[in-house]
Amino acid sequence: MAANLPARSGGQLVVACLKAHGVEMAFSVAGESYLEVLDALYDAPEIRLITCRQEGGAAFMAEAYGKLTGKPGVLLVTRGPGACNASIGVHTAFQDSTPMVVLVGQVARHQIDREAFQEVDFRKMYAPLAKWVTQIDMAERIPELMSQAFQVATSGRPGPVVVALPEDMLRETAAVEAVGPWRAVRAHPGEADLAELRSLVAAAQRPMVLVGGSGWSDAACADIAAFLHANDLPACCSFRRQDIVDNRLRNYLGDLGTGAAPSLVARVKEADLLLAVGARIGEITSQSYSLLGIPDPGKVLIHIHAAAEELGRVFRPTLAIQAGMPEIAAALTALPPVANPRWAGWRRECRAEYEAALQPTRLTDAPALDLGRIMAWLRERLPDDAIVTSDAGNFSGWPNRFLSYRRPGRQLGPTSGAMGYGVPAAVAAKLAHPDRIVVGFVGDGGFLMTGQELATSLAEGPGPIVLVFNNSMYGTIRMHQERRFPGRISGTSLNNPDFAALARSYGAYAATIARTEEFAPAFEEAVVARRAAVIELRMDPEMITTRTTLSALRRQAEPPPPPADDRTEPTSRPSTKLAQIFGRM
Ligand SMILES: Cc1ncc(C[n+]2csc(CCOP(=O)(O)OP(=O)(O)O)c2C)c(N)n1
Ligand SMILES: [Mg+2]
Repeated sequence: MAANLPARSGGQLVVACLKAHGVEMAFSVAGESYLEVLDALYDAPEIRLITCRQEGGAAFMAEAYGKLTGKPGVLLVTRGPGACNASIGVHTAFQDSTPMVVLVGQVARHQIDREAFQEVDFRKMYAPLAKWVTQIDMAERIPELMSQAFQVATSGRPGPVVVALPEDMLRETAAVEAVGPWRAVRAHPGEADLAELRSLVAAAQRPMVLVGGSGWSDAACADIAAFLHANDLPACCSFRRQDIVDNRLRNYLGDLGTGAAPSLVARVKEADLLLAVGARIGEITSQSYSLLGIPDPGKVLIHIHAAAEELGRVFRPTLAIQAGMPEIAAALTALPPVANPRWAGWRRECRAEYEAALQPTRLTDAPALDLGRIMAWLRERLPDDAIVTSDAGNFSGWPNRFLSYRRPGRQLGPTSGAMGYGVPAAVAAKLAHPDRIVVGFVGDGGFLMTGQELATSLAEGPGPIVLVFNNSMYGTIRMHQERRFPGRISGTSLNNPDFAALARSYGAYAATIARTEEFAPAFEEAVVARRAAVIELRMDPEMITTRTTLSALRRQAEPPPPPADDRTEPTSRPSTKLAQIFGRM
């Protein structure tokens, strides 16, 4: 068979495989280590190559593309320096269970282990960051290993796969055929498991559903909503997965993120059954492992996840089911609903608490920039298909708490807590859906980590609207300082550029606002600008979270630590540990 095929270079074969796997868009920062791949892309107009400005931003874009579409985000970077810059996005794809394929140029095979120029052993470097790492040492194995890369990235619990490409291998030729496309392997729930699930739920007094994780198609989201509605079940979602259940549905109760409503946390603890669908029940979602007992959860736990190895991790479930989200959601919808459920009143009470928490907390008298009102304005106006991206930081409490999410709209945020995600994710979302409104939320700290990807957006066409929440500090960390070391500000004050002037220098639409009434006109102008837009919101630094102020934190600060001599190991308090990582809002 091979005799009839033309000999192609490794670079051409890599691109032929990308085409065979249906890749339409790839994100890159160029490097001399993979010139053959770049050259083969010159002849592949089916693949839109996005030229990015830093590999961290490029990797976040690929991750956001994967999170949004369910198809692997493809990233191309060069050896040591490029791969090191890209690692933050690979780690995010790992923690967020996002399909991603990272192609990394590598030194020539005959140079390996000499510590050649920019040489890194990627199997070692990415071992704890990626789902799988491989290196293709023979051009004729490119179809096999590229196919494996796409299968591993998308099957079971999705994640990032790193493929190292030695530069001399890319020049070698082979007469082999590209194969594809990938077909994700997902488990289906069994009849007996579904019957047991139904009888456990039917026997509960105060059941609670927790939806989360990755792998949710729009159809799976519609199915789980139908199941919740038919059984009148209350449901919350895991950290930064607020778009799985339409927030307007009477069953929806909010998210178990860094700023989870205390009333919701109490309700989950009160529940006698937790049905977790897709969520890993990780540290943030479990409120630092305080929601359930370990390993005995202390209540009926039905845990459904795409990966067998997540089931029985930390918590021992009463019933564990390995299944993909489309498969389990369709099966749950097909179950006969529980008639006259005894938890209808409990569900109503929980929902009333969620609706009450949507009312902004009054923090100061008549603030000039009232973020609660601005979020309410956006909540009423953002179309159903709007895409909201978020960076990590305390500002994210406002969109998390006050915006309303639903499919086909999306919430794209790093459950890894990586700063720098918001702008590149918004750029990628707009590239994937140029006709939708995309709003990126970012702090002044996060904006200067990857804001240069505005240049990428402006080079490509329609761009997102980026809202920069400027409080002149790394606010999250300042919050922790005020709690632990009140008044001792160290390493958290920021001296910022003029964000609007900076954005204009890129060619973006830009505005600076300091008063509530300035927001609507600025946002409307940004929508019609049809290119990347930046609106800087000059915040009152007092507004440190949606629920408290800096001065209130300082007043309630913990007592100072004991002197060094008699200091003992602190006993860990789960609920404060979570607050130390991200802060409670
Ligand atoms: C890449 C990265 N570096 C550092 C941190 C630690 N960190 C978490 S939030 C935060 C401050 C965020 O500041 P900003 O973007 O201005 O948002 P704010 O908290 O002020 O609203 C820092 C430094 C992180 N999560 N990610
Ligand atoms: Mg800040």
